[in-house]
Amino acid sequence: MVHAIPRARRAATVLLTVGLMAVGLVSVFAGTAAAATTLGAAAAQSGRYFGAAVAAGKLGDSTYSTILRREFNSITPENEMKWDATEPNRNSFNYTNGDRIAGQASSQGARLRGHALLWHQQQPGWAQSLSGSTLRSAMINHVTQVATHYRGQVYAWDVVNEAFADGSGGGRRDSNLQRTGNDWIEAAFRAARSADPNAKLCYNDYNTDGVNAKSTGIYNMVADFKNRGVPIDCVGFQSHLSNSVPGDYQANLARFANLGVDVQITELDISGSNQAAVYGNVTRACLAVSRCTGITVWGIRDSDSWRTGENPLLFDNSGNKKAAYTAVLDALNSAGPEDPEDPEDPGTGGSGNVRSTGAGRCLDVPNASTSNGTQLQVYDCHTNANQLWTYTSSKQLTVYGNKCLGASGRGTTNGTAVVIWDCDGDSNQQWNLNSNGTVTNVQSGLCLDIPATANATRVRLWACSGSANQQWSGPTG
Ligand code: 9MR
Repeated sequence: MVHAIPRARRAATVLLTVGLMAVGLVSVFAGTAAAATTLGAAAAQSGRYFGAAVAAGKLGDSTYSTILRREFNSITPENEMKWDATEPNRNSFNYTNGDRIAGQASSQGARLRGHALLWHQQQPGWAQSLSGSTLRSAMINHVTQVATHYRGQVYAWDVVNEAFADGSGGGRRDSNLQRTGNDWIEAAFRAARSADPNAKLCYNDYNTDGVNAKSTGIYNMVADFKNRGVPIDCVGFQSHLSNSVPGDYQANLARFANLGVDVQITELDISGSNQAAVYGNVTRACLAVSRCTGITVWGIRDSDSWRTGENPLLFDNSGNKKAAYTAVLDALNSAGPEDPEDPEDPGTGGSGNVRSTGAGRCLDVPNASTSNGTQLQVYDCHTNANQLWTYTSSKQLTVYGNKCLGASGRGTTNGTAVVIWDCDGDSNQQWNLNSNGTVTNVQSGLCLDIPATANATRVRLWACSGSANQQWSGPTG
């Protein structure tokens, strides 16, 4: 996000540009939004998520589930999708508890972070006793089966967890998985991509929060994967911290992001008397990196934490908000609206446009023809398909910032047919941006259906099938 023009002036310039461009449209900016009052809503202002690790066995605890539903818009199963849980006997799968977590995420409209397909810990006994090519094929089968089962439900998978060694060498951890051959990680990522092409595929590890030998070893692996076309989309930084955060935390996130992957804080918990301040610092570091797409805390109440007695979470044992909670919420709220001109910037979702809710996601039309009537596919900027979009008051589709479809100079002139993929990925919907400023379904002529119409309500876009057809304002230019 390097720009020569200060943010305030850029915003003013954009407002003016939009004002000139969108004569007759409802005002694009709704003004400064009130501060959000939950972690998820506050993170969503910048297109990010705020998640928690969740245990299926606690969903029946009403204090726990009330906080979960109220505060979090991403869920990671703490243990339920690990190898020992999902494949207790070879090629015999048990998804009961994993499905409970997935169902909870779906029911509250939260993202699901899958965790973890391959890890040297929490393997079933049968896998621990295998080696060589037998283990390799069992590993890959596990990845394929589990990723296939959750296909379409998972936003991001921790495909491989904790495969690097601590210490100064920056090399791989010795494990039964590693002993099947150094290419086991890329084999796992390729299998996961084949099984669920729309999930973001992450490498996840701990003690990687600053620039150190271990994080640099992982950095080199990610760079190598990107160079050779091995599928990898994100790197998770667990961030189990004790009273401080490395001074180069943000710089470390940024160097990975600059490799062309998303970064996520995946298992955050912080002990010590400095807890609230450190939580604030970590949150601000993520917000400062445009490809830091979200933060997950590793549990809800202190009593839910794996770090018994350290009280490292945002809610006390009774479910009360701690000072650390306020520090995080304030940091998220202070981020303010993003830079509307920055294609890496996801948008606030509150400014009168339809935007992707994923951080760093903007609509892009790569290599598109610009002639009127040409059919285009609209992906996000990372060439991913299924996205959630936020609907707000003035009913526009934006490419990014305030560049409406058809007025952006990105190959989307008025009358150009575009394809907008639905959130479930089950059908590629073609939409036509009409010269009168509406968007209609190419195949059926139906317009977009917006089932929830409150400003900033998060919705999915799909073809209208009944009377609830919603017309969208398009660009005038
Ligand atoms: O929080 C998890 C705890 O309930 C399990 O007993 C433990 C088993 O090793 O795993 C914990 O979660 C770990 C996560 O899966 C990977 N990173 C470290 C986490 C804390 O140990």
